[in-house]
Amino acid sequence: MIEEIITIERHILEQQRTHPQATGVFSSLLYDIALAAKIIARETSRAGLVEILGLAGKINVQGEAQMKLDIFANQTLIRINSYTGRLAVMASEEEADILPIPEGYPTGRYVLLFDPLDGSSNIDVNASIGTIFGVYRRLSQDGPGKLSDCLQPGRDMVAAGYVIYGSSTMMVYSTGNGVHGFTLDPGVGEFLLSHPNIQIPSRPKYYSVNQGNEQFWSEGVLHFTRWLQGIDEEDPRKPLSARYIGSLVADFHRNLLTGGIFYYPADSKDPRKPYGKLRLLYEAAPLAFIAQHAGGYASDGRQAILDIVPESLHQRTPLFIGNRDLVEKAEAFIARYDG
Ligand code: AHM
Ligand code: MG
Repeated sequence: MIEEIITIERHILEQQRTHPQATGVFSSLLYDIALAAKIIARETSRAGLVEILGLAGKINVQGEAQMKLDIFANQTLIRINSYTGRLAVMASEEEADILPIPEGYPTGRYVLLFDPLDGSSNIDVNASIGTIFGVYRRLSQDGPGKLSDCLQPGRDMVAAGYVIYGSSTMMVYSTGNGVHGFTLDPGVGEFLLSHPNIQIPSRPKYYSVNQGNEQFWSEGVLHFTRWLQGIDEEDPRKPLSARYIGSLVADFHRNLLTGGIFYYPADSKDPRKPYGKLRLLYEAAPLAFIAQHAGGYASDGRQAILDIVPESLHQRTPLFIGNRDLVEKAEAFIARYDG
């Protein structure tokens, strides 16, 4: 039971005070993201009503409504963050190119990358979805931010987080000083500290992977999965339970709180996507930052996600994320069987 009520605003300000040289710009940026999250949460909670409204002829069929929520989330983040003077440039999973700050508005020191609404195929079935974000310092000196400002390795991130729109809405963030979770009180419209200093439990419970893709996996990934299931004869272990929602934020959040591993490995399903499905900049790197600061680890199977220097905005990467010992075991199986 937490005795005090700590709003996200107060928490961000208290974090700021630990950096005497801080100007407050970074704190305001985090607060802007929390505001966008509240607006997106309001709409996602009404998603089931869209069909009814659609029947009334106001909004189109369900499939289109789903698209609309993606676009709404994207536009909300862009609108809130374009005019504040805090950012040099943004990039979104929903946009092909970088998002410059509109002409006539000041640019700032930071770079914001986000996946506005991940796992949106889950909207139809009322399962959790999420927003993921990462913040970097700009590299270019001044003027409009550039593509190169967005292509930085995760190690250089200054903050990352996600919002999960589930049975309640939560925002989890880190500025490198612990991982902290806030639950939205919809009555007062405030995120309140509910999960201070999240650390991934050392005894994992779950493994999360789309096992329907098994026939397309490498030997290393197959062996690793058998090991997690406790059926590796050379190295038997207590089997983990399987849990898979198919919504990265929800799968990651559960495993962060309970211990476990999520993976989306490279597979041979679609030759155009040899590195799996997930995006380095908008999905893998921000969650890797959170995992790292909660005592966990994320890898592409061969190297730390945070060490990868991105080459393009929408680059995909295999992802293994969760308890460090499990992720390192995946790396060991891949090195042994996949060369
Ligand atoms: P999206 O960015 O198109 O929403 O796709 C990403 C989602 C993740 O949330 C999730 O981990 C993954 O796709 C699930 O993929 P699959 O259905 O192949 O298991
Ligand atoms: Mg996504």
